[in-house]
Amino acid sequence: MKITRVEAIPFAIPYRKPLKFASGEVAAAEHVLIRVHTEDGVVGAAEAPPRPFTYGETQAGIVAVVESVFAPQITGLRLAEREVVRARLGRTVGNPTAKAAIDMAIWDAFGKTVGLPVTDLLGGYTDRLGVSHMLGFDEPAKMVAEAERMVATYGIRTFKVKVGRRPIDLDIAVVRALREEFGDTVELYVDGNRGWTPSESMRAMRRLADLDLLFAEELCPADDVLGRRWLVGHLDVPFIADESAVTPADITREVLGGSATAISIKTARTGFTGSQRAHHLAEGLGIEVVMGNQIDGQLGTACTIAFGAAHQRTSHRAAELSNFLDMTDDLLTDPLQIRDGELRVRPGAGIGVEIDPDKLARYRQD
Ligand code: MUC
Ligand code: MG
Repeated sequence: MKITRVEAIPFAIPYRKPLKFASGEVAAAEHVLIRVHTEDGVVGAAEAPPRPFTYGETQAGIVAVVESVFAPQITGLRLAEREVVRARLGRTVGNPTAKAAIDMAIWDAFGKTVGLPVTDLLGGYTDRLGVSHMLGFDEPAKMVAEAERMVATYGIRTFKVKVGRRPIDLDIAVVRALREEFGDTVELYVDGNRGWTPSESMRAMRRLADLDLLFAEELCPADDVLGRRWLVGHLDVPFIADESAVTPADITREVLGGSATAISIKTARTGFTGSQRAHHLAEGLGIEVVMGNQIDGQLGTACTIAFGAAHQRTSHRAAELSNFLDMTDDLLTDPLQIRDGELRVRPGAGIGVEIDPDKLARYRQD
């Protein structure tokens, strides 16, 4: 069960079309594959997606911090010592996706070692999640056409619409066009990625008030402390803290300060161990949870499914699991399939997926 080696392999897979949102744009999955090897010959894997516009990490930075700082700190530990791993990695500030990928690769190796799926080790609540699809910035007609394709091809009926542009009319037109097209057959919510001020957010939400939105996410920055509290206090839908609430302390501050009333859990930035803490805290605070997407590939998406399906609170709402559909290829031997608007937990041990060595050889950058 002892960890003997930690690999950090940069790879790049292009997207068919870039995903655009208020804080940035992603045109290729330039991720880092983390592999944790044990003395028994077991290998656990997870992927770290660098998101410089959200967490400050870069692909080269993730490789460097894993190889030079994290790998030496955890080599020799047993897979079961995940809290020791967390404490050691915690000595370094930041680097959330690098730390999360190490944590999930360890859980994957642990599951494979004991012969059980990670989702069962975490809680085993259900075997599937509903899928919510994220619609990036475009003209209203193109965003409606993409939603139509998702409904027709994959049976997806929940959409998170990226907003936060100026003038706000651009985004209002999109959400209105979606509601007009689909009526009440779809669920809609909006994510501003901190693009608006509190007053712009309030004006936009007033103009969207008749469209029966589920949630509003991160419309303005958490650093607009009083403005955001004022906004959240006036909304009649839950306000999801996403990038502003990663750690338990962030979540506590945002929720008790009145600046958020729900959270997004992303395994890509809190792994399984940190996501458990966020989940339990959300239960204690009595707030809703949405399983979010860090623009993950299929390996990252399989991690979100494993965690989301493990608990009642994280499987209640459709989870954001479909960004991988825009990638031109992926690393798994057996690709994920969205059917009837759902993705199923992989039945195998660990996270339940295998990396295709030929695909890795083709896309690796080192
Ligand atoms: C999301 O929910 O915000 C875009 C930026 C980021 O950090 O995550 C994505 C999706
Ligand atoms: Mg978000």
